[in-house]
Amino acid sequence: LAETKAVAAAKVDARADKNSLKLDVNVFKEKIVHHLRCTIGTSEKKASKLAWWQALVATANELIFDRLTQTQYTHATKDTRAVHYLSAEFLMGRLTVNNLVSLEVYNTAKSALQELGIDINELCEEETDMALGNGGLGRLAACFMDSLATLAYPSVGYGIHYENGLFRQEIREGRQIERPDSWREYGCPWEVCRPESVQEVPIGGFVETQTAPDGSIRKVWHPEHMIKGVPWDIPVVGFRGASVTILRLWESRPTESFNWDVFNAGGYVDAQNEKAAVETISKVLYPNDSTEAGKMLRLTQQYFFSSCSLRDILRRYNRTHFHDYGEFAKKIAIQLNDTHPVIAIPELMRLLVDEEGISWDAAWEIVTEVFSYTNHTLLPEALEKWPVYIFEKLLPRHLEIIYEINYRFLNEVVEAKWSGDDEKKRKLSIIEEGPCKMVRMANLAVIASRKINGVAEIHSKLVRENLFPEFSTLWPDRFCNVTNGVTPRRWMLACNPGLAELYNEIAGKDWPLHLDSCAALRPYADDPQIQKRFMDIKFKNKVALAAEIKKLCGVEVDPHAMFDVQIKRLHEYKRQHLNLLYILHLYRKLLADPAMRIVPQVFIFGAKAAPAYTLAKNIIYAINVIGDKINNDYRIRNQLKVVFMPNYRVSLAEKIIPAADISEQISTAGYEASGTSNMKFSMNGALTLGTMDGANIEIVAEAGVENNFIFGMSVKDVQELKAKGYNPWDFYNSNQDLRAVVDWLDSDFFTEDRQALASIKHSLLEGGDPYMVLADFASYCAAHKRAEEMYADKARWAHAAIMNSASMGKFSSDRSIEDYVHNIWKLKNYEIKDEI
Ligand code: B1N
Repeated sequence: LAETKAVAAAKVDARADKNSLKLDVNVFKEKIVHHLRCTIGTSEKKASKLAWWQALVATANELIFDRLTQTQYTHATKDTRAVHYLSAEFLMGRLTVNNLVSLEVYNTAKSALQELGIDINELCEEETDMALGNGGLGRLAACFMDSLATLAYPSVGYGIHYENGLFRQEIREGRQIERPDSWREYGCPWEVCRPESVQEVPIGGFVETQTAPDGSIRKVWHPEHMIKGVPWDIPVVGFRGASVTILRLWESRPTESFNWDVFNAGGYVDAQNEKAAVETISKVLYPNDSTEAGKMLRLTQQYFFSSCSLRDILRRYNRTHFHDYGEFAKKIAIQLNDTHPVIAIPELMRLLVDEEGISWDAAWEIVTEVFSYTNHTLLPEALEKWPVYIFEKLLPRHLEIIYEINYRFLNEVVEAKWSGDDEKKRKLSIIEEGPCKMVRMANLAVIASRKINGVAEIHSKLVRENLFPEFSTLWPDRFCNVTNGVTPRRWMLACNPGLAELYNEIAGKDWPLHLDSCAALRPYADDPQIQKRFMDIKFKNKVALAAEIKKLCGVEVDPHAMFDVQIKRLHEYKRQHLNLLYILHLYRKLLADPAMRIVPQVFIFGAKAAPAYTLAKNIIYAINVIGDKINNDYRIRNQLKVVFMPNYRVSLAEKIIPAADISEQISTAGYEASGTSNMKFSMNGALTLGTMDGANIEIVAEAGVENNFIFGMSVKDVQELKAKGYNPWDFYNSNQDLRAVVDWLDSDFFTEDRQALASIKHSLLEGGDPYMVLADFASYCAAHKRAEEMYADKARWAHAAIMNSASMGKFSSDRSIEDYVHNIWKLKNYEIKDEI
């Protein structure tokens, strides 16, 4: 009875934050101790921090599973329409603080642990990030799961249960080295294995054409192997427990059946080899952001998780619809997160036609109703193309289906619109002709999708006009925009408690659900008291980050200095080297005039480079060695510091973003599809120093250009300069300052290994400066100058910081999800009742 009461009490606690009630803290305390003893099998006396953390998670899971059951019961009894979000990446980060905050038991847990003599912060630091993604695309998927759960839309996320997520980055002598990330080495207490939902997926082999006596043709695939897909479920908790949705990640295992023959023939070792080969499929996340690996294993991963997910969707549908597909498109929406899961299109055709016996036309109607596709990049090197010979080997039946889709498209649709125009057919074909025939996954996605969206206004426009101009002439209504967003629960409430408290007071406690209401702070933007409060919060966050920098980098930084931050994957188009050129420019000025006084500045970087991306790795090396030199140069009197924080990841971002003054968003216009950290920075009161690219455009439209520092060429300028013929030497030769800093890279001032730094200069000149760094340099310096001037004017700065933070309502991922729901998915949400 006591136990039941305790559960009931904790349940109440989950609905409203009753952390002031002594009773609830006691209940929580009892539960943690109970789990420490009975779930983890240790005692208060000898428990490690890890064990305490596990007990804390077990306690949270009691509340979470209860709510999960209620959610699933509601959806099952109402036979709801649901969205299925297929993504090769979900960058979830840590879950503890977020889940406790969403359940509104964070303060209760904190007090309970405090009474047990334990600091909740230390426990939360025990958790390894779930780094099952590279960057923005994967983190977007994670924010979307949070919003789907919060808005209580019926939904499932589907992905891959990578054994190793994105590599851990270490810096040795300034250079990146990659270490494996084993996020669940000792188990992950949030995930639940679901053996009852295991799937089996065929692969390889050949297709047999059977002709029936009546002359009709049947295709029979004889696969070489079967792969078992084991689902691991991670519950995603909506804010205030609105609903709990599932992220289902597939792990590959050998099937029991397939290696027995080898085994019995005495091939025990061979059988183990085959086992290892299959397990390789979900072993590791490809560490490329916005570039393609083109590897057979990557296509196998994509097919494996897409097929498992579709089978799971069909199984659930058929539980209530008994293989009558008449309602399928009414009940199911599938969102393809970039082209990575696009193989799901021919796979669903195959399942419906070959395995369920539906006609081609009926199946195609279903497929084209169900799928939609989100494009995340225009970079040509990121557009997935698979060699036909790889398809023949792995997915021979899918290749036939793709040919059939293509044949019908070219001869019916394209022929009707542009009769006899072979050039159009060549461009729009799913198959790229040439010495190595390729399957173009983006064309397949567009041809089969009901809606195709970009991720910011400008990006969606470029998707229409530059990437798919003919397709958008053909089907103008299919193309739309859904501007990205981020969850204010993680990116404000959980990571910036000081700011959250201010908004609680000014906007009321519901602001994490209605981010627009933060606009209530705007009228106070010039109120000296509120300015002080706001900037005190920022300062406190900077003090905490300074301590972290000292711990991780051994560099002392002054929290009064302007914190200028660029954290994102390392890529030439993101132009970390433009930032570096400005740092060199400042340093040079200081050395030239030792009496000069500038606004003290700390430049903070965090970035992982794809392991094979040599220039990106050289830029990391350059930041480190240049930083080292500057940080130890007494002549500049600590007015300038440069730190590279190793192993940038979600949990580090949560510490850095609340402490930033300047948010560097400096991609060449037209290349950053949206960006999402730009939104997180603004919400937390940083000013954007950036180009008119991606979502920056929409951010400054909300927060005011005058409250940010916009510089550089626009998309139009970039196009025009390219058309005219861009020559980086023109800029190099005509700008003394620029020339000096570029030449400085090709010297032994910073390091013995001058080759590494010289390679950057080389790419900017002989390499043609593909991302027009030199063209934007002067304008970038001018923007920095404006920022430094404004920083010296405390009131003006506070005004701008507040206006940014209070104007980000549009960039809640809740708004993005509502856009998807209304324009694409057409879902209804349901209140999840407390009882089942
Ligand atoms: O997706 C984010 C955007 O905010 C960023 O601007 C965009 O660069 C990012 C292949 C990608 N685009 N493409 C990728 C990732 C992994 C991979 O293997 C491509 N990531 C983005 C969210 O919309």
